[in-house]
Amino acid sequence: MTALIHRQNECYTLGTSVLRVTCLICLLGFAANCTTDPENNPPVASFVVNPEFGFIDTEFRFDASECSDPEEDVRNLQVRWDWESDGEWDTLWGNSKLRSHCFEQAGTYLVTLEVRDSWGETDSIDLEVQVYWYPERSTGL
Ligand SMILES: [Ca+2]
Ligand SMILES: [Ca+2]
Repeated sequence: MTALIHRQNECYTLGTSVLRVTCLICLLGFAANCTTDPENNPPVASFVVNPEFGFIDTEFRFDASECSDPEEDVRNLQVRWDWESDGEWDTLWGNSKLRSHCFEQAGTYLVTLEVRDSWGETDSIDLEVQVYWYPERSTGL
């Protein structure tokens, strides 16, 4: 007997039968994805940021083009971003893998990317971004 533990959008598979399980995540809008295809494997999240550190008005460019999935082309994968890993997603799901973002406060930010395949399977990854205030300028009195 094979039992896959329910993670985020997944449902249980027991042997060859799929159990539709009512769970909070499914109730929150993933019900359409609440089936398990035994042929499906989760995607793999990956992204790069350029630059890796900058200032408060630096436009950081995030590129999730390296996300992958054993069954699907990266173009079919959807991604969303949480710019400070506070658990609140800051973008909607979208197919575009390129995003720009500026940070208004200096600090160290942990940016989270989540990727989702057509079956609703997900993966996520974090990267740190350093944001500095501009160096003190001489007031030239
Ligand atoms: Ca897949
Ligand atoms: Ca957020």
